[in-house]
Amino acid sequence: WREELDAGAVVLRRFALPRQAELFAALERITSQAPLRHMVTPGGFRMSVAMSNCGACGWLSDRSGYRYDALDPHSGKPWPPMPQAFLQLAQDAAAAAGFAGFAPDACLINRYEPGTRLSLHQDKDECDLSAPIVSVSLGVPATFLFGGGQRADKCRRVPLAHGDVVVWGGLARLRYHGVLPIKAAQHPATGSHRINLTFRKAR
Ligand code: MD3
Ligand code: FE
Repeated sequence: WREELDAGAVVLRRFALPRQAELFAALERITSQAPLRHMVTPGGFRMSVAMSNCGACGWLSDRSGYRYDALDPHSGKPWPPMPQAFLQLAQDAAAAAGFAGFAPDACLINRYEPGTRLSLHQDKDECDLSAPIVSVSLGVPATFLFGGGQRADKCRRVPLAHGDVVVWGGLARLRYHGVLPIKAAQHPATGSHRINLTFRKAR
């Protein structure tokens, strides 16, 4: 159940499954306060993935760029706090992958509809790039693309299913990555959607 994809990149198959009831209850509370929404890229395009956040700061995109902010621009209020169940899962997964002491202060929530994809990108808006990112996949499956240090590098395809948790640290932290278009499917927990939680140390 523990696969090493690369130096610092560890897949923990089904790691989140025993905690899914708490995760979905917490997710419901978060998105009732900070609804999932389609952000706009700096170039003016509507993102096809719907996003929200919890924690001390949240990731944002708008016409002025990408950044982390303590306030949700939709409400003008702080993002909902990170639920204990989220924090515990992220810390336990990081520890299982060799990153003891991970202290995420941001959790980005991504919701994919059928046909939606996430194009190749790097995550480098965080201050401390030595901290890993922990990602939790829920609902309909996806094919994750795991590339190299440059956009043109060949990508590995990694299938990710409901409950899979991946820890991306060390050399893997700055690799290009993305998600292929989500195939139409149904999952009892999320209907036609895929939901991904990414835990980060942003500040
Ligand atoms: C590999 N999300 O939100 S999670 C993102 O499935 C993002 O929603 C994808 O990429 C999703 O930025 C992928 C897996 C992931 C997250 C961060 C990484 C993989 C990563 C950072 C470096 C390398
Ligand atoms: Fe990313």
